Amino acid sequence: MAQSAGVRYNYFMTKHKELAKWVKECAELCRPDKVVWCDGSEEEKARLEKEAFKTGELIQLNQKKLPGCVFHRTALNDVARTEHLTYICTRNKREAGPTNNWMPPKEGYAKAAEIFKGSMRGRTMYIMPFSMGPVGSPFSKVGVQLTDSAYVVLNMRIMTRMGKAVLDLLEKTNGDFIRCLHGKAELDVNKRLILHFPEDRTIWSVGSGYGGNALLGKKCLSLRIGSYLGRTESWMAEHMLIMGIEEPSGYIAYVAAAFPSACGKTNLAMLLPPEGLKRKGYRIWTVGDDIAWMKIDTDGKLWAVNPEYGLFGVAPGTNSKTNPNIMAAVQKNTIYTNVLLKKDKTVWWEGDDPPVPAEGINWQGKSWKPGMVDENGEPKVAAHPNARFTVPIKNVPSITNRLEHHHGVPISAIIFGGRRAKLAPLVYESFNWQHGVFVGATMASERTAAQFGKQGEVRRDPMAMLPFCGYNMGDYFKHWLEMGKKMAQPPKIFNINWFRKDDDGNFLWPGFGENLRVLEWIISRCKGEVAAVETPIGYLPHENDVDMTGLRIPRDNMNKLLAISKQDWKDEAASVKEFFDTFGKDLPKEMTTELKYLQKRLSK
Ligand code: GTP
Ligand code: SPV
Ligand code: MN
Repeated sequence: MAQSAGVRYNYFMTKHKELAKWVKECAELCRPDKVVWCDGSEEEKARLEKEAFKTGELIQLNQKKLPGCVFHRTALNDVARTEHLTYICTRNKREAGPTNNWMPPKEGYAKAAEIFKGSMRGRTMYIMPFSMGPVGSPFSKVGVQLTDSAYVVLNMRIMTRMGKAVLDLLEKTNGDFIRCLHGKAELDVNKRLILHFPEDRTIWSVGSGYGGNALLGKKCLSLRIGSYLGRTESWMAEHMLIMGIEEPSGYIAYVAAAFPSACGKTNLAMLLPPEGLKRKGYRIWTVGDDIAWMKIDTDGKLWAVNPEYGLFGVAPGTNSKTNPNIMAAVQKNTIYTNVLLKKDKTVWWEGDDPPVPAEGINWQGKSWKPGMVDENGEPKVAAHPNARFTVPIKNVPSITNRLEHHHGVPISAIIFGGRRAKLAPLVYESFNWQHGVFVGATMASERTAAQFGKQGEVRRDPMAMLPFCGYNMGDYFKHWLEMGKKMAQPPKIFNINWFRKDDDGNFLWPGFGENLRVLEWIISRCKGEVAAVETPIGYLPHENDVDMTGLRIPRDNMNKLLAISKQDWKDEAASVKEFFDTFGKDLPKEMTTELKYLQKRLSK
């Protein structure tokens, strides 16, 4: 009841009046038994884990083999982001644009309040002040997330800078904060809503406990609210990895790359040079694997910061060959979600290092053995295809020493890419910034397990931001064009495709560490050191300009990887036209112009 609430709820643990008021409102809506202010300490972590071990929310892993590691299984219907339940709630529908789900704010608050109401009875509400970006940096944003999930707290303390230092800062500056209310409620997909109110700097997420649905600092704040703020404050919030490629001279070229979910950002951001390129002495520095906040500095260049503090990475397909850096990182202080639990309390997933375990408990909590099939005769998986690990970024051996730098790193190249079995060549460079924006705006990729929906279906995913742009995507393209005009030295824009297949369905390109060969060409182009072939879609490498030393792939593969079929591209242009039409008047005219140019070049 409300009358006892004042005593038990400790709203006034903070001197920040706005914060206290908001916590009180939320607690009165959700009615938790207890309110706990998180300080981000090690003791707090130990206490939460202990409680979660008791309730079964977490399982402690083998502390000899995986010190500090824990295991979690989600509800069966709560395994990936649910884009169809994700909304942008602006007063005006036009503001959300044709690619977002929209709801009027009033309706959004009312619908979600219905689900939140009393949903924390018998539970604890945790209060987490967190900073995206270094605490106190002028370019960082502060959020406060309320949640009834200890698992979410433990994830947020890895993924963000969370705890006392942020609350102190808020109080000292009487600062603004983004209000993030999260609750598991019944974890029922029919009572699930992920709502963004950019005009109120508010996020309400209810009914899911997983990933981008629940760790509100990530996609909800850093991308959806972030992109909205970026437009008005003249910066960019992007779904991009950031990495540095250091040459033996000591020069480090930084690139930012936007690929859709589960298309290789984490892997590229920490690649290990392949055998054949080792003689060249490159070193890779990881700055971020998922999100980039970028602004123009006084030198007229674009500088990027990773606002996150951890990685929430895809487990399946990850092993010591594909990504030795992450395999080293996840040996300690890691949360594993929806992977296979082995008898010795270690973990495994499809595509993990051998041996394949003889048995285990799969992500659904059922006993599993290799070769098992389900009712349809399909192999039963050990780990869910979107199973993940949450790991502190500082665990990654290739971590940059510039993570805490307020200015971030200067970006030489922006790289777009996706999964396309056909059409897109291994790499090409755009003619200029405006054409580059067109290349990004027309990106498409096959859907992966990172989001609920039909896998493999090719969909347009502009700048890999389709699910993450917090406002009208037509205005977003405009923002990109305007940012380009403001830069004295804009990055060059490229497009890659590691996923092109031959007629038998095999990947033509080996990927992973070998991708450095393509990055090397990209950097040489940025430095003006190598020529290129002009084609209707952009500049492609001369075949001999990609260093293939030590790489054995069928002779013909490179031809296939760089092939451009005029007819296929004409079809593509027609499909782009259809996509552009959905924007109506909101599409910047430069995009239509670029499409016409492309069609003209193709018809020559
Ligand atoms: P999100 O965290 O969802 O944003 O994904 P991401 O873009 O960081 O993707 P990630 O690097 O985790 O890779 C997703 C899947 O693609 C994994 O199963 C990888 O093994 C696989 N993958 C990554 N890079 C390559 C590559 O170069 N070639 C091929 N064939 N597969 C790759
Ligand atoms: C993505 O889907 O792009 C992710 C994972 O990075 S999640 O945090 O669930 O959004
Ligand atoms: Mn992502």
